[in-house]
Amino acid sequence: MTSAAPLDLSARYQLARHLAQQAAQRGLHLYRQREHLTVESKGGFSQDVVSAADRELEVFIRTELLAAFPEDGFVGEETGTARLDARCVWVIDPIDGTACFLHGLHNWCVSIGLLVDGVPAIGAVADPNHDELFHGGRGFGAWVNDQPLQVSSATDLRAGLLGVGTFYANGKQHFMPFLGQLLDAGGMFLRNGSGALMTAYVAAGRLLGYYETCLKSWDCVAGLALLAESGGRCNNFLRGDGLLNGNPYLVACPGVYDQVAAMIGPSLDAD
Ligand code: 2AM
Ligand code: CA
Repeated sequence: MTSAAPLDLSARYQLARHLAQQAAQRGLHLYRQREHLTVESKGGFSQDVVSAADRELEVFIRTELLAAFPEDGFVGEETGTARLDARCVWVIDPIDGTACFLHGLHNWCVSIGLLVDGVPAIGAVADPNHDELFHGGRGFGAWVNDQPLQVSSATDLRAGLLGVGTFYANGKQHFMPFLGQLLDAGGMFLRNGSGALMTAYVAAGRLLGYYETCLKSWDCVAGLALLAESGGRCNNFLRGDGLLNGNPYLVACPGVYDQVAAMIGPSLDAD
């Protein structure tokens, strides 16, 4: 259902930052006692896991968001969807980088994004292990804590690192040829296990770009809102059923985007 009332994006932006930080602190508490968490494997893969922490944090975030904005829609990794026909749809991952979280690696975060009329408009990505809150949105700029974000000005892949990621056999078909071309071009890759953080690092100019053979929307909508405000480019990730089922994903600084897209080939934006 849609409403003719003006949208209060400032209030939503403020709440997104606040909840991301609150959830991240709760997550940090759970992370420090992770050996006591109940863990389940999704789909039989030992690295694709969900814990009681993921579920607890998503219920917390969902409850708070929909209490403040009951007319808004919601997409979450763990609790599913609500009101997808709303103008404002929250897209959240309570813990992005769950495998890292459970193995004691510090590369995980809370990711809260907002789509307005189907376009990433607000993002808050909270990384409590490094005391970093990446946040921003349409008309608000993009920031890490109180520092502005700007993508890299590099025009050559040899100038820095490219984030990458893939998922088991399905991804291999596109991933291995891509890696070969990247290395041939003198580039180098990094995989930290969190799509939200790697997208934020592109927005911050720490990575030149980030390619994932198939990402889910809750891993990247918040980051895409930051990227748009920091001068980055992205592929048409939300095409088709990307919001619910994911798509190939590329974000990069303008100086290397076309070169990386050419290495990936037509699968990047294929239907
Ligand atoms: P997660 O930790 O929330 O599951 C890193 O390459 C990214 O892969 C992370 O954002 C991670 O999100 C995601 N990921 C894990 N399992 C996945 C799957 N089955 N399909 C797509 N992405 C996945
Ligand atoms: Ca997750």
